[in-house]
Amino acid sequence: MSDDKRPEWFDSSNHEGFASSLKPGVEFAADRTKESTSKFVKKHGETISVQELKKGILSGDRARLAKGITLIESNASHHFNHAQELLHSVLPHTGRSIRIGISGVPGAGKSTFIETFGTYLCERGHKVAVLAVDPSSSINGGSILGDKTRMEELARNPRAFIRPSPSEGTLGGVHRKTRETMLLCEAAGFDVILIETVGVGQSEAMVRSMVDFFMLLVLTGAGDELQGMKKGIMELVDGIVVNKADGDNLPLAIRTKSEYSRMLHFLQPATKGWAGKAYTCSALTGKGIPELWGVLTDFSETTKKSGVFQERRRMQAKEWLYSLMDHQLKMMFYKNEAIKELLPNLENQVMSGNKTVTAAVKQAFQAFMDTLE
Ligand SMILES: Nc1nc2c(ncn2[C@@H]2O[C@H](COP(=O)(O)OP(=O)(O)OP(=O)(O)O)[C@@H](O)[C@H]2O)c(=O)[nH]1
Ligand SMILES: [Mg+2]
Repeated sequence: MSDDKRPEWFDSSNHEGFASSLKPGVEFAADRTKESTSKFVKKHGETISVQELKKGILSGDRARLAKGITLIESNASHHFNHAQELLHSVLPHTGRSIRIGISGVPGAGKSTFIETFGTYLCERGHKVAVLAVDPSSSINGGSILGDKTRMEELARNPRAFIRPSPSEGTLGGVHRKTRETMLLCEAAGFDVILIETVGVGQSEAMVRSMVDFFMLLVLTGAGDELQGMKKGIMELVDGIVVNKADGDNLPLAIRTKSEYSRMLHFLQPATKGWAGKAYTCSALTGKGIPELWGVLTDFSETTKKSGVFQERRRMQAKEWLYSLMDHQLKMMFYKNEAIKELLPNLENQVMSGNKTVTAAVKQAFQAFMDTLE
């Protein structure tokens, strides 16, 4: 592949000085907030090799893990090879975790739940990594750091690691970053991975495609809520948790639980051999949290025994391969200079009825193929 045919992230113009080492922070902290960037630069101005990063991550060093993730999240093309080298080197140490997706409408209590659930798991000796996929932040191009403050106790816990949403980038954007971040966390010894996403309809399927157990957090009053909920989401879930089952809300929460349970009963299970149910809990008081962990352990044991767990991960890897390939193809096509030049013209011709869509597509692909020769 010659330079001029490479997609954007393959840009090699910036490679000097990065043959075997990279400068963290200064070079790849561009997508963090102003405050964290400056701290990062000040504290970590030294040069660090991929090997050192790997060693640090495998020994569970959280600062090194954070640096590794920042490398993966970098949109700078010259970090791509280092990031992939790092990932490749830790790959044998990944996978030993339960990956849990947590979704729910804004205000359902996801962050509060993760704070309580995560703290409970840390107390029981687990190491918990919390990642977020936030569709709104990828649209704005920013990253939301607010959740760290809503998970104050967990953020301080030495057995926990919280990473806010990555910002959008090339090559699979948020999807790629979250997946690869998850692998780094596993290599660093985190055995419970919680991936939070706001349930607004775009990110659930993405999160479903990278987790073992997909949990939907809901509020009381199933009927009302279901109207605003994308119908398809119910088909993705392994369990529904009616949160805020406390105080005056408790009787309604219990009724809501039965309604959801009934609905799930009529749906095809998202995971073969696992009948999804509804549960109640209070993220505020902690009631129901140990029972939920019991459900997850049961899920893990049942699906590992039947082989469904392993098979899903294999299929997820395959899907991931194709999704990345799709993305890459699209990037190569739309970033191609010939295509960029041709498209406005083709668009006009199609819109004015002077050319059929099929002919326009054919012409575009011909132009694209010509540049590859
Ligand atoms: N009574 C009660 N309130 C809760 C419970 N869980 C969360 N809350 C409250 O509900 C509000 C929203 O909680 P969050 O944890 O921020 O909800 P979220 O789903 O993370 O919201 P977004 O991040 O905006 O999507 C907060 O005021 C919480 O204190 C609970 O179990 N019981
Ligand atoms: Mg939240």
